[in-house]
Amino acid sequence: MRIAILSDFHLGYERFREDAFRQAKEALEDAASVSDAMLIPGDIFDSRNPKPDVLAEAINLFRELSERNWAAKASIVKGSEAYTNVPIIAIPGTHERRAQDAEDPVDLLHLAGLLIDVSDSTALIAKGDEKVSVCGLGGISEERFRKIVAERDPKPEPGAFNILMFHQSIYELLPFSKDFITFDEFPKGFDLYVNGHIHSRYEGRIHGSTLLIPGSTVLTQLKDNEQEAKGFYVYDTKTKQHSFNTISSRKLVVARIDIDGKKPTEAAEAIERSISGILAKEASKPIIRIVLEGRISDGFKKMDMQLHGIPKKFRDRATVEISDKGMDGADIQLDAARKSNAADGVSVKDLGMSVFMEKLQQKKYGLKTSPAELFEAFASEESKEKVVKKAIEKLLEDL
Ligand SMILES: [Mn+2]
Repeated sequence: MRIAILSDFHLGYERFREDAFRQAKEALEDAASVSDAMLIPGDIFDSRNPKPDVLAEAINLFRELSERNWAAKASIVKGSEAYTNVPIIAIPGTHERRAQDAEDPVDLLHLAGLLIDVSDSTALIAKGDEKVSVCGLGGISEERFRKIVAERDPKPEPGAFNILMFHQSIYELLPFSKDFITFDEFPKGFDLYVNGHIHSRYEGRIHGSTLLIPGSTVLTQLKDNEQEAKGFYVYDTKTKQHSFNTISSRKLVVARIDIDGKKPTEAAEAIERSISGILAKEASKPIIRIVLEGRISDGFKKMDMQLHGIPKKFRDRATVEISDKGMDGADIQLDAARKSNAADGVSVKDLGMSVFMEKLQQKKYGLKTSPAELFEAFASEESKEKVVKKAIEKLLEDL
């Protein structure tokens, strides 16, 4: 069976809204035409509360896919009920995550019969006498992941090719928190491991089997490692080979400019020259990220640089972003912002959770309600009054 693996569409992502939709559509359509089944390991949406027009985009995309003639048929063998047999199997990611038992937007697509959400279930895809089992672990915060894995104890299905699908940070790839699971700790016995969350693609091994992370279909963080082409994997369960198919995503070019000792006007000229140089080589409208390094000439301040005019000047030909965070003597940055910069792929929520837990630890917090549960209660999108009431109730349970 040919399995397409595509992830992190971030539909509704404000900065590149059109790119997110167009590139997800291209990836899904291309993938559907070359595969028997599709796996989506999270972050279909950019938000746990997508606006109706974003939901409509997603519904249109998945309805068109459902109407295709799929030779393989899917069902759920363990866990919840499926409302379609179309072999499009997904889990929610970090961006869609809500409190346990609350419906997230991927659940809505599942309930509408447009895909099968395997957050806490196992789907079986059958084509002729070939069987592929997909066990999902979805919408789980990093801090709870080990516990949930231990509780659910995922096991391969006999007689099938077994895939484990999740949406997590992995310590070897993002060594920023001890909460992140390591390769060794993943459940054993699966033939293929599929992860989302990390926005640049990665191929590796877990317990001797292939691990595939397709990366996002849209640019998000504009980091150096996002300059590669976007796309999706196709894995053949018979040959155990995979290939990466690229989509026509918008190109990112990152340019570093040394402005050391330059006057603001000279720095601006250097930036514009660099942008013009990039545009001379690019056919379509690229995203250009200019990273300024060094210290401007004595007697000038960062604000003298007047950088906001430059993106405007080029806006018909490129999306230009200028970062001055690497400049010496730059304004004070928030510690958290710096941390999140380093921890590529770590969501603000996970970052918030780790700060919260650190603080509780310093205060020698020792109640039974886990800090993570408390954080989830506070992070809920219900009214403030309800949130505080719930958090207090949780704390009182311990006393
Ligand atoms: Mn993502």
